[in-house]
Amino acid sequence: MKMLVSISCLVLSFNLFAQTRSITLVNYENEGVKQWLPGTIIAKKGEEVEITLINNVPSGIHGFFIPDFNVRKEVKKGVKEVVKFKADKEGLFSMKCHLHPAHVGGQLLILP
Ligand SMILES: [Cu+2]
Repeated sequence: MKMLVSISCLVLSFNLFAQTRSITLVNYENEGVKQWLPGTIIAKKGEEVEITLINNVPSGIHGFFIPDFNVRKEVKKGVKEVVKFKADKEGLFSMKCHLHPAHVGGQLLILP
């Protein structure tokens, strides 16, 4: 029983020290070309990632989609949204607007 409590405390402590990486992306539009900026974001494997999305472009609602992390959010003009996910795998992943595929895509780099 004592060992079970010790293991539980260890797991709890590990979770308490998980790092959160907070990033803000702003939707940018110029002559019809739209992109979330910065276009490349970087995190480390194991971090909790919290992305604040700000969309103030004239064309209205846009999407933010990271298929590999099941992140999908529609962001209305003037309404700040926040998405969160755990960076539980490393590599280079695409980010895009799932509403308007003609967007310039961004990339998410998860380091070891
Ligand atoms: Cu869009």
